[in-house]
Amino acid sequence: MSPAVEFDALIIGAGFAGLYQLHMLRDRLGLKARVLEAGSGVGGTWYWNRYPGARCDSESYYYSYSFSDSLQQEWSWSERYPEHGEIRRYLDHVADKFDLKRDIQFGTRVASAEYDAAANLWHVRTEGGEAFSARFLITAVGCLSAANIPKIPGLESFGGQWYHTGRWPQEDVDFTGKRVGLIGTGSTGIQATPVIAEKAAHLTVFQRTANYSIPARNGPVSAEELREIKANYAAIREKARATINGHPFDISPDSALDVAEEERLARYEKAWETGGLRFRAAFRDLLTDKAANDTASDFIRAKIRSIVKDPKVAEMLTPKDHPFATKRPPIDSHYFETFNRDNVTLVDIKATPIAEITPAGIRTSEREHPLDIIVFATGFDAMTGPLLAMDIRGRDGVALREAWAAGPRSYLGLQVAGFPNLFTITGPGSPSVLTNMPVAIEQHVEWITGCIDHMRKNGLQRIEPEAEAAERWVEHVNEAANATLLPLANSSWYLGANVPGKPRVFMPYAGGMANYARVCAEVAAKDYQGFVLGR
Ligand code: NA7
Repeated sequence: MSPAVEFDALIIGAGFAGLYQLHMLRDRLGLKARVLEAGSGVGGTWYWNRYPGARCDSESYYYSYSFSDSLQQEWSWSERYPEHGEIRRYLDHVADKFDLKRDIQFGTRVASAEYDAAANLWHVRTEGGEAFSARFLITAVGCLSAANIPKIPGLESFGGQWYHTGRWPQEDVDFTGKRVGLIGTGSTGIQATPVIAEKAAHLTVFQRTANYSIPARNGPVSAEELREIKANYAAIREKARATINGHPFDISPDSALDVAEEERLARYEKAWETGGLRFRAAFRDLLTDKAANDTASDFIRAKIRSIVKDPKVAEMLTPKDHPFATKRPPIDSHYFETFNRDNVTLVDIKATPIAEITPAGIRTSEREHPLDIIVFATGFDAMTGPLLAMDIRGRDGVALREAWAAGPRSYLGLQVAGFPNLFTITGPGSPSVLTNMPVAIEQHVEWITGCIDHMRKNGLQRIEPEAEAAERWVEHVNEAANATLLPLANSSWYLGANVPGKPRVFMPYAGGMANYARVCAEVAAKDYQGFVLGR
């Protein structure tokens, strides 16, 4: 084993979070910092998610960094919802513009990190056997990066190819003339289905839970729109930061129940035409009042029935198990229309469960479906998955896996008691996945940078949360979730319910991005209230 290379800060991951954190620590604070990244390029989520149809569901002009005006003025997005390749090109441009790559070590997956209390250092080891040490360890590993591949018997016997969407190969997969089976109808499956259906000889979609989806209404961004956006960026960013979920648009102040039915339907029609996540902004109480939500859920159900021609298929595609938007709501380009194609079949695997994968395909309780390619669009071990994939050990060798055996416990989603100088960007307990990510990421990175700056200016070497402060925050995260309808989707990944055996804890903070940022700022202003800082 080579001797450890020492840094002020080690950052794990070179996506939106890791790139900005490196820039801030190295270029603003002058620290010796290094990013360790498993992939061979920058991008994080967008490095791995290259499946057909992979797009962002926030709009391009605000799914981007706000910290550099010259960056936002020089970059021009081509589409309303950028495709994965365009987002990678953007992040690559950012990495080049700020000369970040010289401090990123690619092809390096972190295996373990152990806190050494005597030296007050984190010792990090990679899967390749390299060793690093640093005062601060910052995880920028994303919330949706540990692939959830269901343990279906017989997968190893499959004679064709199979892929998980979140670990898509770098080279294109050719579906031309192939019999393709796709499992999963979350955002990913809903994006991939129409694109695969256009190429495949036949596509069979295996659906466990029917989902709501809103048309994205994707299209090119015109030169005039771009000019307008660039001229107004300061106001757009300010608005994004002031809203509940980091999107710079207004949510109607009206309740869905306060308007007459005709008016309500007219507003939903308009929102459906506008498309995307703006649909949720039609009324203020869609996520807080079940009766209000029912009106939106019923509207979407009626749309599905009007689009899908075969009434049996339409019925299978009509969501019944959860209210609209209590699972992360997908947006799509011609998803429901795709089931009108002759080469697409829907299989309800709640009615006829998958029994096994055979050398020739997928066998349900009803019959075998012969396949050449299987696509798992089965989601992720969200939020905690990528953190617990590493063996992280804090004070006295306590493993994060043990500390979180009953579910994640974090203060502000940023730090864990017993793990000094470890910061978790967009960790469980932060609003992250309920927001437009770059807004959450910039806020986290800037808070962490401010905290480290404060420590250096005051000769402080250690920071960790008080256990009671973390407990109170976990309670508050639960209260915030319970004030919404989100916990009603009892099989969602917000709750960890999609991964067998995972503790059911509502992980993201549902109290709103602006509110969360205010709390973090107050904590810092009150001398990092709830944290213990030491020399
Ligand atoms: P999601 O939203 O977790 O969706 C995964 C889908 O896969 C969902 O339909 C699941 O059904 C299904 N699934 C999961 N496990 C299985 C098994 N074992 N058998 C059959 N079907 C299964 O992941 P996505 O990748 O679509 O989206 C993740 C986020 O990325 C998304 O929210 C956006 O933020 C971007 P279920 O509903 O659990 O019955």
